[in-house]
Amino acid sequence: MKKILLIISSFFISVVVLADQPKDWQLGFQNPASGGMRDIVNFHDNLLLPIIIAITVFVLFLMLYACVRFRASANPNPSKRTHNVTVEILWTLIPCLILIVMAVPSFKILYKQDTIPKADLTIKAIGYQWYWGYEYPDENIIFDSYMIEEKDLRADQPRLLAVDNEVIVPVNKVVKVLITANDVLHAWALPSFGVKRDAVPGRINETWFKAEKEGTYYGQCSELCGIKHAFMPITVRVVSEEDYQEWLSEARVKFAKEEIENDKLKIASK
Ligand SMILES: [Cu+2]
Repeated sequence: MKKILLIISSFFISVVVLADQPKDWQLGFQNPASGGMRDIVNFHDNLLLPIIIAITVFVLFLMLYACVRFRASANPNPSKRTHNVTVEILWTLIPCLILIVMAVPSFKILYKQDTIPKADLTIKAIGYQWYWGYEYPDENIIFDSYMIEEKDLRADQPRLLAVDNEVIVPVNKVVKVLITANDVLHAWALPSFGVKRDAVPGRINETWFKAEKEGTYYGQCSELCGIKHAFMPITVRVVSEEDYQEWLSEARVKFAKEEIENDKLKIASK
């Protein structure tokens, strides 16, 4: 009973409570933190849900009506009719029209996601068994991002989602994400940004997001990739431009991909 109450209450207060990570007894999506995700949530909440509810209620009504109206005691001589052209045309045409109504805005969202605007920064996510590696190709930065074990978690870190090295990006900037993998298929997914792309060995997929508010956002590998598939989370921290620049200057030293020594490039030991 308590659980049912929780589900019902979470439905009403979800908008307030939901932040940037999944919540216990959550229904629906995480709060959108990018324009792309807002489009997806609007599409789902304002178009798909009403259509699905209307169809479900209509079919339920038809079934109940048939059960009551045509029960054996009320209808001892059932009709032998097998065809009705009008009804057959209607039940083909109406679902087609409903699909078209859903397809048009859905394609709009897909095309918007597919067109990458001019990027302010580029990051590269590389899936490994079983952790994510990141590169900032324009900044000479490379690091690995491992899940923090339960015993090492700080009080403010969520279990199975927090990582040691977070991806840091500035707020309100177009971030282009190049996604690939080193061993098997993985998928880089961040629900608050409406981003999910397969990470395929030997091939680079692209996507983008523009985070609209500062905060920490969590995602997970979303392609079954092996025994520790559930333990390679994604953490993106969105910060102000100044904080980002500050992080960059530290990260360029801490996570330097190549050491610059006397104008000669030397591969840094990772
Ligand atoms: Cu994976």
